[in-house]
Amino acid sequence: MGLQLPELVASTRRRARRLALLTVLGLSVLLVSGCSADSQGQLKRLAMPEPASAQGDATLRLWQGAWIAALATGFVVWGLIAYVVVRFRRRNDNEIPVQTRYNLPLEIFYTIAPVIMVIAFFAQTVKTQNTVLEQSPTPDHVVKVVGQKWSWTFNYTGEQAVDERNVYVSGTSAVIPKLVLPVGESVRFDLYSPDVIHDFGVPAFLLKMDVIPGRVNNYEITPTATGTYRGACYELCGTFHSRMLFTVDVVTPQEYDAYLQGLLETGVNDSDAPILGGNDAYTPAGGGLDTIDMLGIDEGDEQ
Ligand SMILES: [Cu+2]
Repeated sequence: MGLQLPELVASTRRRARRLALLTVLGLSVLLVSGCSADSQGQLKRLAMPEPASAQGDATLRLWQGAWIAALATGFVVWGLIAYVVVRFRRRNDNEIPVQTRYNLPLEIFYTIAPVIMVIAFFAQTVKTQNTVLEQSPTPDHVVKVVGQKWSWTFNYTGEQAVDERNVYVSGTSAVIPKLVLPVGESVRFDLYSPDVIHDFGVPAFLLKMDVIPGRVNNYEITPTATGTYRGACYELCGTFHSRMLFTVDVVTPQEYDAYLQGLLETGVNDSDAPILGGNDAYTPAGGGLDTIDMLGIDEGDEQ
């Protein structure tokens, strides 16, 4: 004696539903148990790096807030879709449901609601931007950063009491330069480019800015944790954009002073004035090894 067809369909459906529920439960348990403290932190920050600058917290809050607002909206929309799908699904009677052409209050609602959302997002963004771009009138340090094809030059201008020398480090496409910063002290980056538009940023600081020829942009950060971080160019600037990497060492103020003193003592890392790059787009700002020669390419191949 077998089951009748409708009963069979119903029991199969029940079984499939139970299986789906178990799968979701199992996957959730697996997902949560597989999380280390580190990845749980990442989950909480919604994949943002842990802020290593005083300015980063505001950016992180904006990011998290935007996700919460977007998810809340998503749940309402997904809930409504699920409700409509179930409530108005096709029944056995093959009857076509009531056809409603438009509903004025609803249409007014879904015109106004997104406008309100955009205004809220915009206001929060402007507020955050004003916070992270705030500058002290006299930052503890000023680093003049040059984005050149295809690396970076860091001028620690006016830092050295000895003869008021400018000390600097200049990278090339083959040598990744290092930027050293003291923890807990404010530093303003003045951004220069002799050639094309680059973008100077360190993910852990949660801040970046365009480096535009003929215009000196600047922003200020205060590193909050010692450590080594990665930095890069964030504007697709040309052929060797991908080589515009740098590392950032955040150290104690004493180590910072010792580092600058060490640079001065090398005898090749100092100059009368900050090195800001020549008019020739191919001249590395530091005047060190010629990038193009080193890579063995023709200037004609450029861009
Ligand atoms: Cu670049």
